[in-house]
Amino acid sequence: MRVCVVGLGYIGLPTALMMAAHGQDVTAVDYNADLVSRLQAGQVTFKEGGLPALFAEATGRGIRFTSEYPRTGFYIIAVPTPYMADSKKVDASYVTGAMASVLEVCEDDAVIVVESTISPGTIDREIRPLAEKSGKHVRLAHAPERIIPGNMLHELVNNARTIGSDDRETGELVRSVYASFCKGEIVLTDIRTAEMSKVVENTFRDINIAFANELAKICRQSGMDVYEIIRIANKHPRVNILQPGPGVGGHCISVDPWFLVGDYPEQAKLIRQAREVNSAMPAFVLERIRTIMAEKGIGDTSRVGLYGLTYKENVDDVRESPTLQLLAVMKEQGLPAPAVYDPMVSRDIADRQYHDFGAFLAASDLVVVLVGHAHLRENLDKLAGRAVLDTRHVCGDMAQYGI
Ligand code: SAJ
Repeated sequence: MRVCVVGLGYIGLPTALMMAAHGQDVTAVDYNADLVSRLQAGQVTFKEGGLPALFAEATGRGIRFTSEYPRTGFYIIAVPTPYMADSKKVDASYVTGAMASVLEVCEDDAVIVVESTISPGTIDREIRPLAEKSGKHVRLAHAPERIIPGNMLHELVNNARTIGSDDRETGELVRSVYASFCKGEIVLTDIRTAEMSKVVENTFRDINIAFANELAKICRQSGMDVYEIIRIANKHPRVNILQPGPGVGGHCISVDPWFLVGDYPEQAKLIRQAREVNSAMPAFVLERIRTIMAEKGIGDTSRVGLYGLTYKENVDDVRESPTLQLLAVMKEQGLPAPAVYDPMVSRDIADRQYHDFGAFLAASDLVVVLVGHAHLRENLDKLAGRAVLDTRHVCGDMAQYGI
């Protein structure tokens, strides 16, 4: 059976490649013709460990990249689901758009799996009616992705997965397709439970990070070492506090909790509060920068250098990144643009972005570490003798200042 994967971004592309590499007949579809032609030309479209080798294997096994939806009996939709800025509700328009295109061509009784993260009830509210209106009989399923950028391929194979469907037979069929490459446990459930459990997983992480960030502020207030306190607390067998940092970015953890806040504003108080704590971290970092500038006699923020533009270490993804949030706060306050450098980002996205680490350091009287890339860990000696604000706790003795 031919599997069609729709949406060739951070999730769809590795999934399609993994399936093809494991012997499935895969057609990979994206409406972005430019992206498709880059893939057809053999270009891997984002940086992730192991992806080039997997790409080569999948193309060797005959994966096809196209903008045309093929007629088949099995589709996986992995398109983005942003949230609407004002209402904080999920914007399922990419999913419904992909669904409409699939419904035009699919075989009768086709299985359509949504992998994109959606808020609980979205399939019933927005996807199912489309299928019903089409007059075609299709079987819907939800198999939310769980892989973490930076370790995607390992997690794609080894993580447990959830598959929600209306009946057991569909669930088993979807399971058999995923089992071609997934070694983790595959749990079958209903669609709403699958939708909710995915959002809950990311919300749990957001709340835990918010707790760590709040602890960092409390410890800053009274001169305590938050990292040492978390390290000790985590020795307790039932305590596992995450790490404080300059904020939460990426397209998952900083987005998904809003789905619950948007749909359940009366109930989701803690979830909203955690989001607000995390969103306020870049402003807290700016306060730290101001304090240190005053201490060091640094005149204005043009002599400050921000290391790292991505939302976390060793990825090239800058979506919702704490650094971009910090730059926006600085701009809002009319502060001179700081120097910016990220070894993982070659395109120009910030005003005063350097592409040479040495030149960046020369332009910075205060280096603010916002991402703990491996590059930095390998070049810690270059920070010797400099004023460093380390928001990620990766510089050891090289940093005088933390958050
Ligand atoms: N962060 C901290 N402190 C921590 C851990 C993370 O400040 O202790 C920050 C990161 O620097 C980053 C943000 O949080 O800015 C999110 O990074 P992350 O590594 O925690 O997660 P993501 O967004 O890369 O991936 C998450 C994962 N979800 C969970 O771990 C519950 C992943 O498994 C999901 O597949 C992914 O969201 C998704 O697509 O939903």
